[in-house]
Amino acid sequence: MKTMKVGMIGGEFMAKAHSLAMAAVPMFFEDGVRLEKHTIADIDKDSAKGAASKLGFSHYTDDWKTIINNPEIDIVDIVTPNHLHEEMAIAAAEAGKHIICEKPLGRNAEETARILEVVEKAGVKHMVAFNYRKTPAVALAKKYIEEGSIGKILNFRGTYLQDWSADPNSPLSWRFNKEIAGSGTLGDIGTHVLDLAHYLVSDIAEVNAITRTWVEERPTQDAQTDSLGTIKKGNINKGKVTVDDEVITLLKFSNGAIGSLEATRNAWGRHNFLTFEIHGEKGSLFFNYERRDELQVCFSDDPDDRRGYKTVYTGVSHPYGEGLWPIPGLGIGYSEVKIIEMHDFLSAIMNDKECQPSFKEGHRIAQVTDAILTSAENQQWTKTKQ
Ligand code: NAI
Ligand code: 4PW
Repeated sequence: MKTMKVGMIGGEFMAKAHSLAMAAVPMFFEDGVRLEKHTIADIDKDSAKGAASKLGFSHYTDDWKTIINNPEIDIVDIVTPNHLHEEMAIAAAEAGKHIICEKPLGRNAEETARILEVVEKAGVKHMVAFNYRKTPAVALAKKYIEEGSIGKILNFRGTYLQDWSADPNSPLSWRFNKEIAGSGTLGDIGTHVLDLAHYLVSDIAEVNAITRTWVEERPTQDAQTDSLGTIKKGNINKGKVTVDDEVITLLKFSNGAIGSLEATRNAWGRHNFLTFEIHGEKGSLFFNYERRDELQVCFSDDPDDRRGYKTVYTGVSHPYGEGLWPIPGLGIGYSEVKIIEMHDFLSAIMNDKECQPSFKEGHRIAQVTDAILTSAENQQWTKTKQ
């Protein structure tokens, strides 16, 4: 059993998800690794101390470079806002540490290109946390597609709809600040759909997009962290929103398929409505993360009087099933998806394999994201740069 020491940078929402995954992964999967949650860094000493106690780290610091400069630390886990990913990932790679970095990898493709160059030169393992592809039902869709079960893919229709910021009184957190986030809905949740499109269909060659900012200013938020719009203090001060609230784009895939992507955080009634529907020459697949145990499948060779979508509940005979709960329909949660992600990251390190998705995919998604923003600006089809 190999012990690996972890340094985590950031101490709130994703810090909790990643810390839980690190603690739980050996209960579900055998990767031959014992993780030691060594040091957590946050914005100040009090925050770091609180995070260390809550999330189970033995040391804490208000200077993330303490982690980078500690030769004992093997893995750096970056769970800070987007504007910090580049500096932290490059420093971790140059210090020879394996890296898992939250999505999006950077604010734009210029940043992600610099990150990718350094990690590839450093020879460390690198994963970007587009976790939804780790959902067993999504991995099952990938398996069916690879087996040819739906034939040649013609169309992909992806959505990611939320309503945590549909209320104009939801605060102006960092996700609404272009300087910090890079973009709004597109970079925050649209990139998850782009990752699924790349994973399930193929590379995206061309886009034609529209973006809108529906709420132009919001009450300022005092805290450092992003309460995802849940804490409404009704501050009288308002600040300008500098990013997109909604994006809709047409997609032309490199393999000839076509499709669409819609993402917004202003869709009352939709909470984490991440869906895809894929139509092939021999059948269709439909997934809705809000019903994440289930994959809807329809195969054209079903008899005429029996043809239609049927529900496959993921369980032990499906991807990752060997490590999860023994009875289908017991319920895969966000925690299990992050545990699977951590398992794949550790397994890639232990077996000297490329992480999936790696920073290579993270960079490609940044290129497509940039193309979508350019297309919306110019209101025309735009090729994604290779
Ligand atoms: P958050 O605002 O909840 O937490 C950010 C943390 O970083 C806070 O503890 C903050 O104090 C800390 N921080 C800020 N500057 C720092 C510095 N210089 N040094 C050390 N710590 C610093 O943010 P959240 O929601 O956890 O997002 C973090 C990242 O995770 C973002 O890139 C976001 O896109 C991504 N994310 C991904 C999700 C997924 O499903 N894969 C879900 C939620 C967020
Ligand atoms: O990455 C996204 C986050 O920024 C997640 O998929 C959900 O939306 C949870 O928080 C935000």
